[in-house]
Amino acid sequence: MNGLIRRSRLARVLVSLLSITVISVGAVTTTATEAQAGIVERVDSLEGSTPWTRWEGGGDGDGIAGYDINGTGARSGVNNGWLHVGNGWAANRLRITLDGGLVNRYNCNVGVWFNVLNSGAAVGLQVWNPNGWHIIAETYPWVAGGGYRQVSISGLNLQSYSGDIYLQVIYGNSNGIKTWVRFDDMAIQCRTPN
Ligand SMILES: [Ca+2]
Repeated sequence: MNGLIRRSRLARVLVSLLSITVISVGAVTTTATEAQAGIVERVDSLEGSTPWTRWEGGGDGDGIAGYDINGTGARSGVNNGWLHVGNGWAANRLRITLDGGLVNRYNCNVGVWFNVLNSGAAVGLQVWNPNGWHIIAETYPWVAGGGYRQVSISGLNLQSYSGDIYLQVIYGNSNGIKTWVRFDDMAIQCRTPN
């Protein structure tokens, strides 16, 4: 039952990202699956007992990154990540291997879900190339509080990249009021040519 609920929620993530109605969703950790609609995807929902073996959190000032394990605040399953900042920033990044799965990557979408535990906050989603550490793509929308809301980057051409990239959530704050931002369900999908 839980698996079905999770699948249904995940399917809605993908539908909203890609505007398609038929898609097959596989494992929720970083495994590559090929869906019926010509999409190759990788999703990490921070599940399992040690998501920090896949995610790399950090921060500056008073900003810290952490995880809720077996909790009730997740969007999917029982785990989510969080960023907690009053003055400074915190971030958490997920390494994605492009080779071997995301072969055709001229048209990719990246998305994550944020839950701002305040009236709202500007939160960031970034795609990094670790070769020289430069940003491939980024967005910093204002996300209203009061539940999980999706942030995404679409139409991303990653053909000129190989090896690994990183998908990163980041939150910076300077008002001194320590604010929690939960996140869950980081995903990348790339369309295949046919
Ligand atoms: Ca989760």
